[in-house]
Amino acid sequence: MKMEGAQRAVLVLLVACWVSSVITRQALAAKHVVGGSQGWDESTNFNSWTSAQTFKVGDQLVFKYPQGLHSVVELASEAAYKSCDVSTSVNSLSTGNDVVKLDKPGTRYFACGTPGHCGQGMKLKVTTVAGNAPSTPASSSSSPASASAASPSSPGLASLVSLMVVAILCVLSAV
Ligand SMILES: [Cu+2]
Repeated sequence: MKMEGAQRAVLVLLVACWVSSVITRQALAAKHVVGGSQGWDESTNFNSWTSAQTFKVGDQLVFKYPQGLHSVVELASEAAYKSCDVSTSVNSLSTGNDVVKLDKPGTRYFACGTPGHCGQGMKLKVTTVAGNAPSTPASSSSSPASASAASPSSPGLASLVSLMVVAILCVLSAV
């Protein structure tokens, strides 16, 4: 029938748009697991890890470690970073899976708050550069939810209309 053809076309458009937006989002906003597979640990060489990364505005740092063993303290200055002065902390995290959003260009400093660990090398200096992030500060978590909610299970005029609306919104947001 005519309706089914149109529905299929919209569905194909929607899937293509969704895939491209996922790829675009991944290209624009990366998640950096600090220390790679070794994670946030005394044995990790964070200088060599950061030198292999490019941190862009919109990216996220993810600190992974056994909760209670380490923590993440953001330091206020390079001097505090160099001297491991964790008393100057501007932010403190301790869940073991801590996410820090790099929301603007500049250099930020992190250290472990467990006594002695910063001196053993558990500190991180991250310089964020301006990326080509989209001007709309839409949270990255809301978009996938709306995309997955549009998965067609019951065909019909209502689902066709909602698919078209989502497809149009998707195309508009991608421009
Ligand atoms: Cu530690």
